[in-house]
Amino acid sequence: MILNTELEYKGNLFPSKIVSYEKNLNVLSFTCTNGVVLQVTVRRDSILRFRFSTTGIFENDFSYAITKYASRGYNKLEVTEDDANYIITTSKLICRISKLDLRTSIYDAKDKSLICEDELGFHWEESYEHGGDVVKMSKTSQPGESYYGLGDKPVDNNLKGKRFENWATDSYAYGRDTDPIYKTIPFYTALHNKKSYGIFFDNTFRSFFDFSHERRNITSFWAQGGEMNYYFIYGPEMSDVVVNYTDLTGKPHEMPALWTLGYHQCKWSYYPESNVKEVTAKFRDLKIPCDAIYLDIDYMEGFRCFTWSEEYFPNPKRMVKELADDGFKTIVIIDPGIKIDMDYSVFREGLEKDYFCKRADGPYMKGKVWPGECYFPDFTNPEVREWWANLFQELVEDIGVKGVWNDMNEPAVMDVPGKTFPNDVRHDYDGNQCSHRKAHNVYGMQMARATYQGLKKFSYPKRPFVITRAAYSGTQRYTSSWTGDNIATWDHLTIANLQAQRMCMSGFSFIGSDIGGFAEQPNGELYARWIQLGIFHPFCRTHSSGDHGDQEPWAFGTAITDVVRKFIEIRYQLLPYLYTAFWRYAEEGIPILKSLVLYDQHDPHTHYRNDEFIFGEKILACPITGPNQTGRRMYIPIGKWYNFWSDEVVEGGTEQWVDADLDSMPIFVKEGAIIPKYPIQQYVGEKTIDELTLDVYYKEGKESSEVYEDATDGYDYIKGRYSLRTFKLLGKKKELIIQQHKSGKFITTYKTFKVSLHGLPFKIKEVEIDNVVIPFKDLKLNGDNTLVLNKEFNELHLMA
Ligand code: MIG
Repeated sequence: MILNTELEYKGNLFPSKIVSYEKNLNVLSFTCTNGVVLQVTVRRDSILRFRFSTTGIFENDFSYAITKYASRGYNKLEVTEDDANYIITTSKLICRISKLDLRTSIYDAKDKSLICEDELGFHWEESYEHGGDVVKMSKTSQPGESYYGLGDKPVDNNLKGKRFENWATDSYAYGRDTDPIYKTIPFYTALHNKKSYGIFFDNTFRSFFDFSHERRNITSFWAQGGEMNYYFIYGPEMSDVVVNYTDLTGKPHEMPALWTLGYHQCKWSYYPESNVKEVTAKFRDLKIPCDAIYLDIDYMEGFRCFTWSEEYFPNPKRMVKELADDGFKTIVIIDPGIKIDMDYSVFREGLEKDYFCKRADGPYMKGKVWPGECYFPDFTNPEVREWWANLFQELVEDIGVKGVWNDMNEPAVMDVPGKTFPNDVRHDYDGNQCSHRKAHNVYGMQMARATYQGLKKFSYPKRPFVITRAAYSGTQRYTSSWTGDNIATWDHLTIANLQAQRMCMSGFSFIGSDIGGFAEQPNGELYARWIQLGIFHPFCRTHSSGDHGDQEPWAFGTAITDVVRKFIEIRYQLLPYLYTAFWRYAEEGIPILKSLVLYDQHDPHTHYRNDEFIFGEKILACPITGPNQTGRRMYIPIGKWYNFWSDEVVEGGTEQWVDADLDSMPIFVKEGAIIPKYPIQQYVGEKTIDELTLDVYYKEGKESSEVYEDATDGYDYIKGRYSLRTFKLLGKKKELIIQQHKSGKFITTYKTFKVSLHGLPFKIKEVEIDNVVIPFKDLKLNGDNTLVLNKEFNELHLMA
């Protein structure tokens, strides 16, 4: 087994000279004298797929990652040749392929600058033990090149100088630099000379990435089997690279119900029913908004999936209904291991239908998890996925559970080396039978997909909600996710921040951490600081292992409770803003959180920043990551920003000190932004929204903002029943103009906007709406700062 890229010329094999070239529409094949074939597929002007066969025979072309909805098509495709190279030209790229050895180099079509070039390029080693090859690729690193992405790696944003492994692993109490952990997202973006590109290595075997770690000027990736099969995605803007990767591997299939963006409370475990009710009642008593309550494994009968403990939950349907009446959505955990028990119908059915994974020679894959000895459904079999989906009928349709949480789906197995299935376990892989070596990294994804299918079917006409721990590229189409078993330490607050940003850069935005830490116990200060970060994560849930003390918002005394409430309230006020960001993600693939480098790659200060990030399009947040802080230094990106608390305007482009006592944190709003806000609700839908607040941050110049709304659940929005408002702001020294453009057929419940003006540099003397002068008495003008107006306006004109 090769664990490094050192030049072991002994074992490495290389392509030889190209002898023939063939073009079949957008698929270009280059065959070498030693039988190696490179197939280049031009998917888009900026996306090339490279696929190598060492024998001239390609595998069946199948991928769980690539979505059938991915965009295709290009404006230009030309293939020419000179003495040394074949040259593929699109409107964005020029790719040279060396006739001598198949090495490629890619250039920007406009300015002809070098973007990415092979060092050794494709090479391989034959695998005697398993058949096939260990496939390898090496590229030269360009001067000053940085690297980002790769899913849930708990490391600083910039990956330069590091090596990583991809093999989904249950990683209780992982720490900084633990590798691998739960997820496999073999996609990175690179940045040099202000230009960015990405590489998605769509190979599900155990894989490795080396970013100038072993050799300073070389970046390489390799896998223990399968094909060298990667997509090159050009920007030059990093945001376009991420958008294009997300287009390729898929956006969420539907918008999440708005309540899923509320606050969630979880613990291992709330039981019996009386305990669940105590917790939910306390949220309402203390007026801390909360939308979801979780049941961890103890709700089941002996950890048997799809059963309920009669002792602890004698009447789940009644309980779930009572919780729902109080605004709480019930979410339950479901693990992959099915207890070996002839009296358990799920087990019996799985056995009768032959749905459980087997070892190479025929015995079942038997492994110990929470229920004891278990068998495991082969979720890579479409028939098994359908069966699994149908198992949710009672839970969802009858009992009324609103979301399902898939855990242990790496898959995790207790008390065995490697903590997972052995390599010889067989999988269907949607008709491409294979061993666990190939299926391991997608097992959790296919489980979450099957769960999603069930939730989608039985929640209808409401939207499904699923959470998964393990994931492969593309899993974002079906489910949200959390970062697994972290620890209640300050460093883990930083790690949670990095992981959420990294997941967003990796096409997977619906992500959050166990707020406060899963293992061990936070003190009140750490918990409060973590909540402050958590309200800016798309998935916002407190969870803890429960055996170290309580971790509810009130567990640390009233001073902390007040801080926690204050921030959860901000989350609820910002729901329309977050929902709009989610819509842009689901619609266009734009990540909900943007690391500063993703936000402004042209500013080199951003390339190594870790803590600050942009939430949505217009809000800059930065958590306090240590004890006893009254503020911190942070980098403010270029531009003018309003301090969220004081409205003080700061000029970015430098590191600055920002005050932030425990009841505050550094939050800034970009000048020119219009931020929509709802009133504070104890849960989504508690109140009918009868006015939308628009926080308008004056700017001298132009800025545009959007607000997306729909029925908050259901599928009518797909039929056009949504409301999208675009606000164009134009500020001058003595004028402010806001134009509204509205599209979509959804009619919001509110009739008015409460416009709240921040930083307006003049006193309003005259107001025009749609070119008609409005008397002040009709505006409910409140000082100079707020005015109420009809939501149908086209143009608001404020004048000094
Ligand atoms: O072996 O279900 O990451 O969130 O509370 C532990 C119990 C199994 C691990 C999950 C955690 C969950 C816990 N689970």
